[in-house]
Amino acid sequence: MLLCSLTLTLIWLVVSGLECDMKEVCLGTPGLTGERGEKGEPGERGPPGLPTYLGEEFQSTLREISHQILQSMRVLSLQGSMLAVGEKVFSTNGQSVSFDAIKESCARVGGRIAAPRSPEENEAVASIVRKHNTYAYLGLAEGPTAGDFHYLDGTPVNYTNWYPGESRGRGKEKCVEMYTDGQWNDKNCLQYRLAICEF
Ligand code: MAN
Ligand code: CA
Repeated sequence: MLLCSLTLTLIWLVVSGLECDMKEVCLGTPGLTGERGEKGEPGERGPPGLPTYLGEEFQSTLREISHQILQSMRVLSLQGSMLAVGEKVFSTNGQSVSFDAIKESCARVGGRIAAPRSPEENEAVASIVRKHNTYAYLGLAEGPTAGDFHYLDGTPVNYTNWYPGESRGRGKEKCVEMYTDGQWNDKNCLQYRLAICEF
């Protein structure tokens, strides 16, 4: 009987030894993959990110757009199509039309009829007038009181450059034209004058 169980133990040791390649602990083949577990708790809040406008990609797009705008402005300036003074840009389509038509043309392209508000702006508009050798209407009009001129949004003028003795229309000349020397004259609004817009 003892001999029999010893023999069986020996056979078992030999067989398992062969299967496990004589490892100390013999493992069986892995079981099947279990079912998917429950979704875990959300992780901790990460560190705050940059606002989009500070991100590297956005900044580089901004630099590219600025560069292209500057290039276009330099080309237009070279061609004499635009004149930049401070924040303002003056431009003309080269056409001479009535005061109302100038206002319409400028508004159609998102601008206004030019109204110089400083000696620098006046000189810029005057240079366009000289180049075209044609008087221009300005974005000013006379109110109900003779000699009381205002910008077209109703605010009072803060800069004028009247030709000596002007304005002398005494309420009969409601518009303002610019001579080629840059000086101003009050004038009726039905003449054909150079359309100069500001943006
Ligand atoms: C014309 C008009 C007037 C202007 C006088 C100047 O009559 O252009 O607007 O004031 O000339 O002499
Ligand atoms: Ca006049």
